[in-house]
Amino acid sequence: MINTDSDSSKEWAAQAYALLKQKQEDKKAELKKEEDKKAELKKEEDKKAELKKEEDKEKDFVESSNFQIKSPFLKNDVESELGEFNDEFTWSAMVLAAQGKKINQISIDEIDWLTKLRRGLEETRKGFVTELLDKLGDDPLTPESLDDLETLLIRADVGTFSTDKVINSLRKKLNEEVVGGEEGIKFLKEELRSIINKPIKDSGIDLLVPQQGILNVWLLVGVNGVGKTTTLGKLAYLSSRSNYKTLIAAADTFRAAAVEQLKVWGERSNVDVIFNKSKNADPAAVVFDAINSAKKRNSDLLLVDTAGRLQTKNNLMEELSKIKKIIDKKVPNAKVESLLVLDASQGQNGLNQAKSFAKSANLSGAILTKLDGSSRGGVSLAVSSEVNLPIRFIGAGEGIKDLRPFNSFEFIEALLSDK
Ligand SMILES: Nc1nc2c(ncn2[C@@H]2O[C@H](COP(=O)(O)OP(=O)(O)OP(=O)(O)O)[C@@H](O)[C@H]2O)c(=O)[nH]1
Ligand SMILES: [Mg+2]
Repeated sequence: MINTDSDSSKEWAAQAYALLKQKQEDKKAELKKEEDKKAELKKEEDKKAELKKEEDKEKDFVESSNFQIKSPFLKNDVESELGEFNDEFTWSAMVLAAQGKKINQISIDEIDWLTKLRRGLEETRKGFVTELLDKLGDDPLTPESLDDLETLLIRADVGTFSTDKVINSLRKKLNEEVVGGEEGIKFLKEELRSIINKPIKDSGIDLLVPQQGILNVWLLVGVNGVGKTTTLGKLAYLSSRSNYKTLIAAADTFRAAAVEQLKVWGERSNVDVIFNKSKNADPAAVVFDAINSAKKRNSDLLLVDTAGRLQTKNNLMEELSKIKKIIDKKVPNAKVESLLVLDASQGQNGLNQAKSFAKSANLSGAILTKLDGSSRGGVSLAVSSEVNLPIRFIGAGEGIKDLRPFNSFEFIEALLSDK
């Protein structure tokens, strides 16, 4: 259990806060210096650019193929502002400490993310944990409290399979010994974590990152509106910020605005977008072009946005398999990930989507979005246990930083946090 009440926890968090504050001030001073320098350089570059523009006008610039590479737009990447030193900060710092992070290893972004995750899961928690904690209190667990827990888990969209598993293990434990309220919660956390970790362990990859030395292709698939394009934008940011050479393929050619939407994300994350100018272009052809580009540039990661809606669901699956065939043919040694994007607020509906995609789309992982403000965050457990998909990333907001690699410890702590 994370105990944010103890004096040593608070002291630890206070030290972490002071250190982050100092770091932020140093960074601001450094940035100011850099900005002054940049302003000088920019003046000179503007002059040069004016001259170059004149020259370019005279050239007849013809593209050699039907795709175009958007030139990158450099953006100053400033870390978030440090917020208040309050209970949220303390809780987030303690979750990091519980995973063995040292005070000088934590960042404001991590604290911000945990705060956001906990707030995001508040709705799920309200209908589940608050009631659970009220019911359990400090008294030992009883068979009746297990019945209550069963109802709460089902209501939080955890799914029948996971619920049965948790209840059965708790019942077994109860038959053997007296289980106090706090211990019950600790045991529950462990059980939930093991359910969510199982597909991750089975996959043999704890943390999904691009493999070195080969091209990694990550396809983002899922029904319309779940957040594929937004998630891809956030992933592009995360990846380029982590110094992976990243490229985006705009393979949703069905929705007219999709390319424009991606170009904005590409600019924000300083990643180029490969797209096809013609209307209703073949998505597999866009991927073909993008792979050529990725090879030429020696890219580490190609992120592929796909359509969420076509005339029929069969078309969608056919299109995905066509895209995969092209990848297999052109880069047989590529590491391909087919990541199903799921809107957590859709609860059981999302779970059904996952099941039907899993049957025909050969998925390798899931990304849960819109965990902010959803009361159905429990669906993550159902995705893990009923579709056996490792959750790779989670999104909790529309901002560029609102996506992080999935961490079961943080997720379960945020889900069952009692404050
Ligand atoms: N609150 C919240 N909104 C999100 C999140 N992720 C995406 N959205 C919003 O969900 C809406 C749909 O997102 P898109 O990324 O366009 O979804 P899509 O799956 O690409 O949609 P199609 O291309 O039409 O299939 C947008 O308004 C996003 O801003 C999230 O984590 N939290
Ligand atoms: Mg989209």
